[in-house]
Amino acid sequence: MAEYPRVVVAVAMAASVPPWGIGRIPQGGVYSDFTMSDTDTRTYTVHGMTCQHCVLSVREELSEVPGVKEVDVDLTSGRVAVSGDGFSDDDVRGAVEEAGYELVP
Ligand SMILES: [Cu+2]
Repeated sequence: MAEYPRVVVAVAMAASVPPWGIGRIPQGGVYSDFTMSDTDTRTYTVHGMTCQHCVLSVREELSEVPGVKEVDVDLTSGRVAVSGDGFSDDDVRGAVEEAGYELVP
């Protein structure tokens, strides 16, 4: 589920259809104007963050990645949610390493 953009999942849940069925919502319905957003949310796991400074450096580096609009870092789990448009996993990995941490494959 995490592999689908948040908005798609939200709409899919509201419509009680699986995300892959989104394109088959009948025309004329309340979702007929809904088009697949270009915004993509991907979740990564970062190894080595121990405090709020780590969170800040990771967030700072990631926000400079081309295409990234939003970065959400959870220190406890090491989970990093990156939202944006057309960013690449390689760039994300590079930014995390630039900050001094490691992306768990
Ligand atoms: Cu730290």
